[in-house]
Amino acid sequence: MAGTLRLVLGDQVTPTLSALHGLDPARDVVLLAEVMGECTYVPHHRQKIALVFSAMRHFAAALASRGVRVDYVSLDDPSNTGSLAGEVARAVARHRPLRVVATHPGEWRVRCDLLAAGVELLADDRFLCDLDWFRRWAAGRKQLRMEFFYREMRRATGLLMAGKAPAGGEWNFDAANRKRLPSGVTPPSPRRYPPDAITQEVLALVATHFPDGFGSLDGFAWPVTPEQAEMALADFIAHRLPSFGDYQDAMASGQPFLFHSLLSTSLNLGLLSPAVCCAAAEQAWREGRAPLNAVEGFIRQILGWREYVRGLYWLRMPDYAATNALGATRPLPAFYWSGETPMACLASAISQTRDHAYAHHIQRLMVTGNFALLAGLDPVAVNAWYLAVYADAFEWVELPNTHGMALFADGGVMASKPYAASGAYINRMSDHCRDCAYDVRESVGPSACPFNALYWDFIARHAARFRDNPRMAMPLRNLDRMDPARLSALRAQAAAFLDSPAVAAGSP
Ligand code: FAD
Ligand code: DLZ
Ligand code: SF4
Repeated sequence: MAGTLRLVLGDQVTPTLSALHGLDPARDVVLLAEVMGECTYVPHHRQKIALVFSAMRHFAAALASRGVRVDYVSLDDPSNTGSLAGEVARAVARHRPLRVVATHPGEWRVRCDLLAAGVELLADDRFLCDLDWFRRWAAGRKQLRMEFFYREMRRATGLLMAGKAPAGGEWNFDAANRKRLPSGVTPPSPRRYPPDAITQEVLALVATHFPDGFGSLDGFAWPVTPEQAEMALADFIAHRLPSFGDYQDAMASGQPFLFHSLLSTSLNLGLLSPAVCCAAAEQAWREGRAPLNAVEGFIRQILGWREYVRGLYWLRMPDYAATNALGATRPLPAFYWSGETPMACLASAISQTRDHAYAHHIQRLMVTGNFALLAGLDPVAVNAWYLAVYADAFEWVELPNTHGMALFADGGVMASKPYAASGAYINRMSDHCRDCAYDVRESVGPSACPFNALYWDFIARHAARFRDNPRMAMPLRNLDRMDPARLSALRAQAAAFLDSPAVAAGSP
């Protein structure tokens, strides 16, 4: 008979995890289970499955080397039930523990499954903001806004503070962070981690079980241990952080990573702590190795956005996922899976997603997200897509970003206005339009950029809803001034495009 059975989930590979607090190596057992149900609830990118399994196997090996009793169930174990609850039940029968504990999972669905299986859930303390603190902060506020939350977090942690004031006199340097990548600038390649023996075994397992799964397994190079994640952080701080701010919103053909950190997988799996990332960036600024606009921009993503979306997810679930404020119902076009579209910006974002299980924020928000918003794609299908295709996607972080920020499906809980943009925005921030089959300067006609007509169709379709939103005043003023014949032509163009084979529905 064991003391405590301690379940560790695939995104909980953290040595200091709450589920491991007070572990007694003589009596306790740690359970990790690779299960088919978690691989198939959305059609995950194959690199994501491999990443989770490899990190789990490395973690299990590290625990075992410290003398911990680890019960590891692999995907091809013939007795594997295929579900986390099933594996908990089997492990209970094997070890007859006094109690079963786990750290609170990052998805509502898994939380329900584990509670139903009798697992005691412990708070996840791997974040900078405690969920009770977030609830208290949110209570009584008419509107929740990340910027105010972020300022509180800066004060609470002391990060980038000069006494009671923000370092540099401003809380937010976003206005300085909107540069296009100048031609001839090649960002330094991020350090990557070729598969070791454990990862190679996992890649073979995934290739066997998911031969037709979405995404390429070639070029898998994600950090899978805390040591590799720390090296990835050091590499980012030394080589890309200094330009992170300037080119944070830029997009460039053939440059999937630009000056981004690629740290989201390590953070979300728990290989790296958000506090360590923020401290390393602040230190780089204090030692003159990176400018303030870059460091503040990076810290805001982690201390601000990342903590804010988590707070919002747990505050609003489960109702949050069921909202559809803009009444969007169109099925997901096949090109979201194949990448086959003459729209160069979308083709680029989706093909690199297939290759790397990665796209940076502006591609997710202003290319695939913007198209989904303007075209009125069904939020359930879009959320499932984002949850499937990115290696860093876990619902607590994916859902508010997609449902709230990109799709405005929550009616403005997450964002103060929809992030809707025409082709002009994509042209300003990228070089994609140069090589596109469509002409970004045209809005009507066979070669017109589809984003232009879709944008005006979206504004006109939802004009009544947006009238009382001051942040939408400008596009609505432009709509009101538009020649009615021009608006009709734009709306007819949008309708014809949405009915064309170019946006026919499809699955992976
Ligand atoms: P960097 O640009 O280097 O940013 C540094 C870190 O800040 C990231 O590693 C990440 O941990 C954090 N961060 C940045 N922006 C956000 C944000 N909006 N919300 C939360 N954390 C943020 N991020 C995920 O981790 N998982 C997701 O499933 C996810 N889905 C998204 C879906 C949509 C529609 C959008 C618009 C954004 C989504 N994001 C998601 C946020 C962001 O796009 C990714 O965190 C980022 O692209 C990861 O790449 P990076 O590590 O190079 O980030
Ligand atoms: C994403 C994922 C995958 C692909 N596989 C597993 C698995 O086999 N076992 C596991 O414990 N977790 C897996 N995960 C992560 C879960 O789907 C889910 O996102 C987390 O448990 C939420 O905390
Ligand atoms: Fe995208 Fe339009 Fe530019 Fe083509 S022209 S790359 S569709 S924004």
